[in-house]
Amino acid sequence: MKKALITGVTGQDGSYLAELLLEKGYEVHGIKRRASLFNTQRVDHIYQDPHADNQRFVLHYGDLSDSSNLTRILQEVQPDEVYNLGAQSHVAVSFESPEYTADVDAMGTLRLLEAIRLLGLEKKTRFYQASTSELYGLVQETPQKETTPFYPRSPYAVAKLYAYWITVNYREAYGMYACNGVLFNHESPRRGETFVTRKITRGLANIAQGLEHCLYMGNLDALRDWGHAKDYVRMQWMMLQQEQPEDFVIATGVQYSVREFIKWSAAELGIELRFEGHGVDEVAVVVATTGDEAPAVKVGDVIVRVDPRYFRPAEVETLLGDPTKAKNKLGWVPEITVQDMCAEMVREDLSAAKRHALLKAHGHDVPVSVEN
Ligand code: NDP
Ligand code: GDR
Repeated sequence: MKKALITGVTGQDGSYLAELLLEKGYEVHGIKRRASLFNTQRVDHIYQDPHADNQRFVLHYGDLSDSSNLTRILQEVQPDEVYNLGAQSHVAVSFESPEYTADVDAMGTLRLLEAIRLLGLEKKTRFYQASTSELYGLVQETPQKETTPFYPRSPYAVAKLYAYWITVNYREAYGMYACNGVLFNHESPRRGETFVTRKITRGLANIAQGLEHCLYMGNLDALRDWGHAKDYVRMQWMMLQQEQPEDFVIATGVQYSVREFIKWSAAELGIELRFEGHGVDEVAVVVATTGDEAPAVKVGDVIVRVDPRYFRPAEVETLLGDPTKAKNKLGWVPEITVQDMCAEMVREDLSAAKRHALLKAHGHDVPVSVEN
């Protein structure tokens, strides 16, 4: 039975990857940070009682900032595959906490690689690094592919640039099977609530049910190449099953704006929007409603506004990936379209909003968290 170790197992990708590897018969170990709350919602459905026989999903307390802890876990698990998905992954937050982001995202990667090497696991353990389209930042070529020069535009992206190159370096210096997946944005109903797609689907679902009144957004013109996390974790696994380690761009090859994503999400709720005004004065007005999913919304309501606090000190305006290498070499093609993914995210957020509204109607006023 193969053993995998996933950092960031409690995150969006970690949870889907753990599911996939369990389905494939792996013993899956995940590193979870100690927090004052459980913080395991995304993996609770695959939790296995440590007292039961044949446990195949095991959580270890740990942190990418702690090399002795990483070394101990690696020594104990002796994994065939390590997936380094753990990170301070929010670009805007990285401007607020640049040093922490560098420690976890850059140095954390080095700590893991070095622990593998020091334990003499460099010929046994294959290593996947969660690299990112943010490396392209101020794009030098469109679409972006494996050979496109990098130009990172945030502390997050700069930290990930180090992680990218240290992964390449350990491959070249020590012959490790180590590779980078340069993944473009990928989303799902499990996406963190403060990333743009989930902020939109959750915010609009709450507005539809009368739990919030307005969604405050940053740069509506930003263009992204969005895919589904389920498709992308499949590719993470595929990358570690090749004869030779190589780096791959993973993307859909299609881009849309934040504004378009808002329109689709609203349409899923039976709300037709018109955008009016420009820059910080741009708003979205309801011009029609159909169906019964948005009882709290009326024609003429302004339900989206721009708030400059969500602008970034340096923005990545446009990203568009070219996944040709992944298609040709690995036979990978994304199966879920961005529109289907948007519909799935709205459905799930709507059903949560309905549960919330029902509780509210019965006098149980549970506050809705709107920190973005
Ligand atoms: P999430 O933010 O959903 O998950 C990040 C995970 O990292 C969480 O489990 C988090 O733990 C964990 N983590 C954070 N800090 C530490 C730390 N100090 N030590 C150990 N673990 C830590 O990210 P995604 O699942 O979306 O992304 C997975 C990886 O892929 C990340 O590295 C991200 O940067 C990268 N990436 C993501 C893309 C995307 O579009 N989703 C695209 C390209 C790259 P906790 O739950 O406790 O917060
Ligand atoms: P990104 O994702 O920065 O690309 O990083 P995010 O969803 O945060 O932003 C995408 C674009 O939308 C614009 N935007 C807003 N973003 C947020 N979060 N909130 C807003 O209100 C808002 N309004 C407009 C942003 O300015 C940006 O242009 C994600 C993360 O998962 C990284 O870890 C990963 O590496 C990259 O994707 C690929």
